[in-house]
Amino acid sequence: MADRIVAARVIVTSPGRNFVTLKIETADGLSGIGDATLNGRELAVAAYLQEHLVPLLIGRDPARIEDTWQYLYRGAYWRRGPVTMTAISAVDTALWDIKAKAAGMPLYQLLGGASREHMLCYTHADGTTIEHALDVVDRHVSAGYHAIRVQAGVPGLQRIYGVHAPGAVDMDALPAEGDWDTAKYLRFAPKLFEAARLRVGEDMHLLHDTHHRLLPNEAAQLGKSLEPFNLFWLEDVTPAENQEALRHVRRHTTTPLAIGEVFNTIWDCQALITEQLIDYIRTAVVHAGGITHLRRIADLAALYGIRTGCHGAADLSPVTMAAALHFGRAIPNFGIQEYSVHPNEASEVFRWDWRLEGGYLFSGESPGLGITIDEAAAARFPYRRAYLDVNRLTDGTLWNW
Ligand code: CS2
Ligand code: MG
Repeated sequence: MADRIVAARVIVTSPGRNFVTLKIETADGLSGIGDATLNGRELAVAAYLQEHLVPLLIGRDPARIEDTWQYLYRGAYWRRGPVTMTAISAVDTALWDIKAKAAGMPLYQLLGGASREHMLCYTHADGTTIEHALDVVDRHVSAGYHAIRVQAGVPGLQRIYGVHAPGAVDMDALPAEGDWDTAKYLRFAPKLFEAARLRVGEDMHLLHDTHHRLLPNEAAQLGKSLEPFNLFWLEDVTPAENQEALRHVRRHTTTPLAIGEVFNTIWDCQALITEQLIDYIRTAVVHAGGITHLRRIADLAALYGIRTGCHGAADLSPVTMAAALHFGRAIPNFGIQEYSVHPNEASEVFRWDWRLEGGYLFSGESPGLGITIDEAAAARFPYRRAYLDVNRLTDGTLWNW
C-alpha cells in the first residue's frame, strides 16, 4: 500500500536570524524537511503553510511529488507570488527529501546522478571603503575561495549598497534606511574593480551585485565601464520586473549578467532566458517552487546556454543549501553557487553533511537531503521580527534596496 503523509509541522526559529522550516512525516516512519524562509515576511509563509497547505497534505501519498506540486499551484486558483511559491517550495523540497530517503539514496542520485564532484562557489567581501573591501578579499583568497563578490561603500553615501549595516540583522527594529545616488555609484564602481582586479590578479573570479538599483540605460553604462575588469558576473542591474528592459542592457555590454534571486516562477524569467538576455539565472530552490520547478527553469535555461547561479545568502536556511548542492551536482548547466556562512547558532538547530573545502562546495552522501532539524534546539531560539532595509534617493524618493 502507498505510504501516507500523517503529519506536517511548521517550525519557526531564530538562531541568529529567522528561519521557517516545514517538516513532513509519513505513516511508514519517514520524514523530510523543506526551507520556507522569506526574509522579512517569514510569518506570512508560516501561516500560508499552517492554515492552507498542511490540511491538504495530510493523507496524501508522499511519492506523488509532481501531482502535489500541480495541486498546490493550479489548485489554489491564485498562482505565483513569493509567499505562495515559498510555501510550495517547502512542501516540494520535503517530499524530495522523503523520496530520496525511501530510495536509500542521496538526492543528487535521484536527480540523475553526479555531473560533477564539487561546485564552484562565491562568497562576499563587503567593505566601507575600497581598502576595507580589499582586506576582506585578501582574507577570502587566503581561505581558498576562487570567486568573490565585492561591494564597497560609495564615498558620500552612508551605507554599503545591498548589504546590511554592520552587526547584520537589526532584530525588532523598523527597517533601516539607506541613501542612494546613482551618478556617484556609476563613477565609483569602475574604481572599485580596477583596484580589486589589480589586487587579485587575472585568475580570481570577481562578481558584483547592483541590487536592482539602476535604470536600463544606467545598467548598460555600468556593464560597459566594468568590461576591462573581466567580471564573472554583474548581478541584478535592474529590477527586471520588465524583462524586455534587459534587451537594451544586453545590446550595449558583454559583461555577463545574472538575475533572478527574487523571481518565483519560470514566467518571471521566460523572456530573459529565451531571448538570451542573461548568462546566469539566480532563482533558488526555496523561492522558485522547490526542486520540481527549479529544474524546469534550469532545463529551459540549458537550451539557451544559460547556467545557474543560485541565490545562497545567509537568509536562505542550510536546508536550501543542502537542496541546492544536490541539485547543482546533478544538473548539466550548473554555473556557480552563492555561499554565505550562517550564524553559528544555526548549527545547533540544523545538522548537515554538505561541506566547503578548498573553495568548493560538496554535497553529502547520506540518504535524502542530508540535513535534519533539532526541534528542541529550534524552540530555544524564538522568532523575532526583522525587516530588510529600505533605500531612498538623496532627495527622499523611495528607491529599490
Ligand atoms: C543579495 C542578498 O545574496 C545576494 O545576492 O542580494 O543579500 C539579498 O539582499 C537577501 O538575500 C535578501 O533577502
Ligand atoms: Mg543579490
